Amino acid sequence: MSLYILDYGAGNVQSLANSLTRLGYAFEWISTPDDFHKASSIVFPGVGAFHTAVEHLRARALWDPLRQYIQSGKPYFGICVGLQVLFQSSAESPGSIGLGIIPSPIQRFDDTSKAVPHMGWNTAQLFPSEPSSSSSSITSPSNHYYFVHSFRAPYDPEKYPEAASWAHATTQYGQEVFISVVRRGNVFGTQYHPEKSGQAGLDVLREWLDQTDVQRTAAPPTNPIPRPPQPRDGLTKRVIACMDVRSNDAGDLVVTKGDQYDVREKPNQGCPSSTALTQETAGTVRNLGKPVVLAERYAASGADELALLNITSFRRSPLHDQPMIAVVRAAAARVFVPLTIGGGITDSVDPDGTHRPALEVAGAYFRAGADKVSIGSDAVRAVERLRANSNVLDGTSAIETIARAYGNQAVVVSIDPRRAFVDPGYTGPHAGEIVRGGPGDGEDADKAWWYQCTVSGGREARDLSVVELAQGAEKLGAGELLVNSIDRDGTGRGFDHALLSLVRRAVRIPVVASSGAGSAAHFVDVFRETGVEAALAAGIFHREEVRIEDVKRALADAGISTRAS
Ligand code: 1PR
Repeated sequence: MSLYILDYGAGNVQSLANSLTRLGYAFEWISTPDDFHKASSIVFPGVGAFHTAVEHLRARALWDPLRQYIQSGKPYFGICVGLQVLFQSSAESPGSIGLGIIPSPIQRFDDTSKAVPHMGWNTAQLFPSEPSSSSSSITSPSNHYYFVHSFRAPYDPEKYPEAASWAHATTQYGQEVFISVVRRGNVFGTQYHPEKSGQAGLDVLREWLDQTDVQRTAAPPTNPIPRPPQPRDGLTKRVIACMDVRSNDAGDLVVTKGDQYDVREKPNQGCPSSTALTQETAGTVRNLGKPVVLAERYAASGADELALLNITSFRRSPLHDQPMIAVVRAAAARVFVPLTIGGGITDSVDPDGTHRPALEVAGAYFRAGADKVSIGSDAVRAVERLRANSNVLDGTSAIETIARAYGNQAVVVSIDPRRAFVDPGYTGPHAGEIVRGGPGDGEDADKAWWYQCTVSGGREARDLSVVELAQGAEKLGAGELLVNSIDRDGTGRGFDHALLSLVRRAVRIPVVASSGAGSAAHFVDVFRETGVEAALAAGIFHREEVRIEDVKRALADAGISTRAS
């Protein structure tokens, strides 16, 4: 088999390449129209925006050869946008026309009662196969797969009967049922990302690749039957392990962890690492392990996603100052769950005068294997500019440029808020967002505060509230918010529910809770109390006080939907 990957130059195709390498398959990249003639099987891992995919393929003269290849009857496997381009059109970009092989439009999810993008691990329900079919099912109804998209192919046998006959499996998000796997003739496609779906996803890729040519080119149509939505969808709550990475005093990149963002060992406190604290270690950067080793450990123990945040203050752009790209590349080759990379994603100028747009830094991370980039300080400045500009977008911020090229789902905004205490009679500009302490707030129980945003790892406070930042970031095009809390970071006192509920109510994109987890029960509490889509911890996992398996078990025992690994 001569297996080719179609890469149109945007998005994380490296993860698919890593998966195929892990499975032992050799492959080539399609770079010219001629390559389509050499290919006997093609995988197209489209990521990001529909129009970007279509425009890039057209600009490289690959669009018509792709259509001809599929019409020739040779095996094709499209992933995410690689599935969506098979349809007629997409509401994401009304001007862009799809291949039209499957006659229905791609539509946006309704976000009135759920967060959009649909981001996380969900199930796929298969259709019964024809008794005469020689094809086995590719995708298992008992597994979870990783989805990340705002647009979907409707499953509607009444309105789009022909398109419904292409459905191999459907998935439910909220009360919407959509086509999550297509399969007919030589065409196979998944809305989910098998290359990011852990072992379940690797099994899907292997199953398709191991099929005989007859099995991969002669799948019969489905008999479309009605699939009314069930009371509950299958999307699970995500558990994320976060690694704060920075160079230690010896210049090595290590995983560190602060208490309220201070990552240096204190002379009179217990040392969380195995080394006893001495006068020599006091004041040094805490070293809790190597990023790639920990990433592998967390993926193996069931983390639904991983985040690597480079918390170094960069002298130059991250492309030069740190070997972070190498860390991302090594992690992506070993773990097959989504990776978010953050730190230093902003426009910068190197000392030699070289201008480094944030888009260039993000692009380097995506090519190394990142699935999402996380923007902190630059998002605060962008929202301040947006507000000064009467909420009119100018298209220049890092959030906008990266979302345009790679899709909103690829842009996370990381928020570093701190409680700003006010007098009981406060009537200032943030009066509408005042939170009053309660019995669970310890020494803050009798106080009142608003949540103030900071930049540079909490070192500089800005006159911007967390609600203003969250809503501004959503307007600029962020696909997810990572909500830290400087007050709770490293304390083990539990997540800040008041903060998270405030943000969850303010936006329609997914929200990740961060900072303060001290036990598995804290994850149960935050999902029950705040409605966030995901929760993240660092210290308890690094110090092995709580394992990810313990968190998953506690969630399952509490009846909270979670991915078994
Ligand atoms: O501003 O775009 O360069 O991004 C910098 C990124 O680095 C931001 O996402 C910011 O949150 C993060 N960061 C900067 N300085 C620190 C620090 O600790 N000195 N870490 C820092 C933020 C918070 C979380 C932590 C959770 C969970 N750390 O990453 O993992 O609080 O911890 P816990 O479970 O132990 O409580 P830019």
